[in-house]
Amino acid sequence: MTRAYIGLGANVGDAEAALAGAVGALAALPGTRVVGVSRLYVTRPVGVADQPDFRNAVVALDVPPGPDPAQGALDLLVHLKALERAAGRRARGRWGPREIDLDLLAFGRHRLSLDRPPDGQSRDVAVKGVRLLVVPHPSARERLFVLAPWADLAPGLVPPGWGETVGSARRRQEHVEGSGAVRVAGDWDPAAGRWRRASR
Ligand code: A4P
Ligand code: MG
Repeated sequence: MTRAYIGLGANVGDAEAALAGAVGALAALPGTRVVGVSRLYVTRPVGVADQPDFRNAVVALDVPPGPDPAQGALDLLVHLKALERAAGRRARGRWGPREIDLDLLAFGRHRLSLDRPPDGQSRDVAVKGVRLLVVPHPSARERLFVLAPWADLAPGLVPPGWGETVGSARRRQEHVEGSGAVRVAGDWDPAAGRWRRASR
């Protein structure tokens, strides 16, 4: 099995329910086991500022390694995209509001950068020029909304190519964005399959 980390984000409709649904859907993928769910965070929008706050979390999964790392990671990406569609995600352009976003943050200790096949180029301007798959996710390291929940699960992990742990990247990024950029809103209740609200 290969340990994969998935970043979850949503800011349209009932974002908390969307994230909870995504955890359940990830658990139901063939041959896959959820081995950890971070706390739930309310986060300030990054990129396009004029949109509602996000809910973000990270899930640790053990997934089938595939015949080789590239194929194993691509198979997982295909599942993530199918889950986004099943959850009703509509195309609205990059960094904009979304019902659910599932990003592959890391796939074992592998570094991958895969181009789209020439006949698989998207005509969607939003993804034009975006590689088919890059792991570790290239912008994860500069985003507190990813690093904070990821550090809940794997503070000592050094993603390939980073030269630092997830926990130290999180502390660094907290200085950059300010501690108000993300706040804990709850934690995962595995028995109920939903988030428990953090008490204020
Ligand atoms: N792709 C390449 N590598 C990966 C990977 N490691 N994981 C390709 C997932 N996809 C990867 O993604 C566009 C294309 O990236 C895919 O077709 C895939 O082949 P997408 O999910 O369709 O589009 P996107 O989500 O708009 O792009 P991206 O780059 O994932 O956006 P971001 O960077 O995730 O930004 N603020 C807060 N507080 N919280 C958020 O969650 N999210 C965004 C979205 C902006 N601001 C946010 C948040
Ligand atoms: Mg995405």
